Amino acid sequence: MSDETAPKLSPVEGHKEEGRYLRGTLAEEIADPTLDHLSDANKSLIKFHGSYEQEDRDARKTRGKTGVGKAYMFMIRLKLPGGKLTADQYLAMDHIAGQYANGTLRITTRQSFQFHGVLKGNLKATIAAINTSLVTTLGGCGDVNRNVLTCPAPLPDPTRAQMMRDCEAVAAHLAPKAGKQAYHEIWLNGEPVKFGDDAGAEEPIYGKTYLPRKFKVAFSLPHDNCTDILAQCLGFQAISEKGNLIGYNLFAGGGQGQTNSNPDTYPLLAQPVGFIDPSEVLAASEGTIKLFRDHGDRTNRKRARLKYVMKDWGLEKFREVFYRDYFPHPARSVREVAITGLDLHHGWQSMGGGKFFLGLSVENGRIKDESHLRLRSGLRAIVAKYKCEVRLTTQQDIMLCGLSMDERAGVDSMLSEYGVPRPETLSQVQRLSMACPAVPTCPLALTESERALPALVDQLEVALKEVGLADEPISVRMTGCPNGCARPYQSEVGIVGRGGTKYTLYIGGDSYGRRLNTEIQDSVPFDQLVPKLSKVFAAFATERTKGELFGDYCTRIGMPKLKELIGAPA
Ligand code: SRM
Ligand code: SF4
Repeated sequence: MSDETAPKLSPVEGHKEEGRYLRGTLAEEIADPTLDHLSDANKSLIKFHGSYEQEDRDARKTRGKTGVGKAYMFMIRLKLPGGKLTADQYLAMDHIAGQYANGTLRITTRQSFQFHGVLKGNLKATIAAINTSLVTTLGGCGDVNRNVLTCPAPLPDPTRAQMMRDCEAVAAHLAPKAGKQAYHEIWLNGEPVKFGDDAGAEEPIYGKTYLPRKFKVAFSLPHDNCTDILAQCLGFQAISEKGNLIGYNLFAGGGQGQTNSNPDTYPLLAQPVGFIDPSEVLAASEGTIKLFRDHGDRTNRKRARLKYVMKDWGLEKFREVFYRDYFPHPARSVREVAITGLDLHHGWQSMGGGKFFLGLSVENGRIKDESHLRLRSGLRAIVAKYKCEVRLTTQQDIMLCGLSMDERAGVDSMLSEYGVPRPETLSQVQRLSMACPAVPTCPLALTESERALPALVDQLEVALKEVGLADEPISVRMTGCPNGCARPYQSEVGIVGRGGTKYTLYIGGDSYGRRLNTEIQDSVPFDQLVPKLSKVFAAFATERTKGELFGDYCTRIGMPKLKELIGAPA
């Protein structure tokens, strides 16, 4: 193809090409006190450093009237493989949230923390403070491998323990290398590095222009798919014999995001590629990411995900190219095992050796103090007193780990003192629900999500109780746009922002993340969501077979019947 006929690369490719391994002119623009926001190129590059430029959307109306322009601020996302933090690291993050951010910590759906509302003038101090605690933000966002997920539950289980080690090893292996030098220069006052013409060699996996787009990896267990492995670009499903890991099934090509009015974009579940030996984990992650680097679409960012390479090629060609060009190890067939569960890991559980962990439900992942529920203060006090390790889950929840039997009573009484509910006192629908941040921080939000879901859950609890389903585990996930940050297309009920106060309603996913749900009605006003769902709940309550779950029931009765029940156009 001649240069004239070759498809035009996306502008972000230019930012990376010119960016000198993620430097751009970030250091200069960050240091310039006359600027309250960044140029387009630096806005692209700062994502690789774990930060997004945002604006306070709540402030738009008032500021618009007074003509003072946008209230710029920054989001900062940590890179926390497996969601692990020491007590001191947790306390440092809590302090940073108060000193530099909006006074909240936000647990993400990829078991990390985000800070919101950081002003440009505080960016450098904030990122430096995070690093002082030996936590990084490099690669939290950007066209690189993102936070690697694994089941965080510290159960006495050798397979889970090995998965955590493999998760950390993959995260380290796929971390930017030249980009790390840039990160040190910009945020930590490291010495500038001089680059020659062959500087690409210094980013051995990514090269100069990194990936076409983000890349996501997770480890999971067949009986506990708490990381939603089929939503990932690359999934390692642990296969054990007699409690010990013997290898991983490799899944590739999952993803959630789609764009309204663009039928070429859609959520897809990852496909089974093969079975690997535990010693091949790094090679498999490197091979898959390099395949994506070379074959992902660099012209259209809407389709620049590994899932579309898989979709466009088909599984057979994907396997052929992967084993031939990217993974010099034997091609072994996938071990046929079903996904049979998804554990939230709530409540007290034994870690073995006389130690326990407590899994707590955090509404939409937001750790804050609000009226009588002083979650942030309570967690701070408990972690400071007991020096317990903290782990974050992919369901936006938190675990306090390594507590003795005697300490458990103290923790329980402190939770009561700070008004923090024990998970067993919450409804199943609340514990299973998730929402993305959306307004006021996310620039892509079309509707409210995190701020809207609590009221919706209250209504759902009433509706479920009325038909005798108060204890039914039904997963409801909401997002403020179709990008799918709370993985709404894999829940039994998905509520996706359409615009204003209207949402697209999806029903019929699987409680263990094995199946995508289906759009049942577009543009449903917020106040009609629960009345419509109530009709399906009532039918489910009377027509379900023994032990049948809500999503399975909806799939069994089919779309025409569901549409009839909720009064959606056929
Ligand atoms: Fe996401 C973009 C928040 C997990 C798919 N996501 C964004 C941005 C950065 C908006 C932006 O581009 O300006 C959001 C920042 C909002 C804010 O104010 O904080 C955002 N995504 C989040 C988080 C915080 C949601 C949450 O409730 O926790 C999650 C951070 C995870 C982390 O710690 O790394 C988050 N995002 C996801 C997931 C779920 C997952 O990874 O398991 C998905 C779906 C899976 C996937 O990637 O397909 C997801 N986010 C997207 C997309 C759509 C990508 C696509 O393929 O089209 C975007 C849009 C984009 O990248 O341009 C996006
Ligand atoms: Fe923003 Fe949309 Fe992601 Fe929600 S789903 S955080 S609105 S990009």
